[in-house]
Amino acid sequence: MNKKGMDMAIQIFVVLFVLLAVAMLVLRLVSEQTQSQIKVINEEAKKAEMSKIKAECDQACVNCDSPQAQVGFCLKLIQSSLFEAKGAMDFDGDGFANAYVEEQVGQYTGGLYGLCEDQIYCSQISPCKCGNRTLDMRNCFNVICDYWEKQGADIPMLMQKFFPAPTCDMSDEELQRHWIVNYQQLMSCGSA
Ligand SMILES: [Ca+2]
Repeated sequence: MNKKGMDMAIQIFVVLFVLLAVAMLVLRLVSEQTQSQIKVINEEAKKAEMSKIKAECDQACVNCDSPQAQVGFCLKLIQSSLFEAKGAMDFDGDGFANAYVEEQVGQYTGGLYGLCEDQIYCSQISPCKCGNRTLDMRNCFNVICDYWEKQGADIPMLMQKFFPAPTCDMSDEELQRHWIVNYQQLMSCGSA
């Protein structure tokens, strides 16, 4: 190939390279925009779903006069129409309800604590304002203990049945912030 031919080949190569770079940039921009749109839609859907879940939880709080009704509220798991299993909700938006989450829950509840996506109670998402007390998860354990003690129930057995150990993957540090460890003392109803 003579020098002129070589120059031409290099020029063509440079032009092709620039075209390729531009095409890649355009593709990347388009893909980023699509992804952020999907995220916005998911967030909107999640907010709507959370409102529905909260409304259902609040419904369970309406007639909370009797201890029995209060215990009923305290044992109630959330029910999302996105998941068949009771208690399940996908907070981090990966399509599965199996993660340990803190911040993602906090933005909906205002509070920050750790829970597993597959086991969420109404008392954690929408505490029940009942007379002069608020039935959040912490207060719920007091109510439950009182009620089961008066019934002479097998408390450890019932605790295990209604508040089974979480199944999501947690680091040791995260486990310390999960209610199963945080409220261990309360869950023993003063027997430990
Ligand atoms: Ca998830």
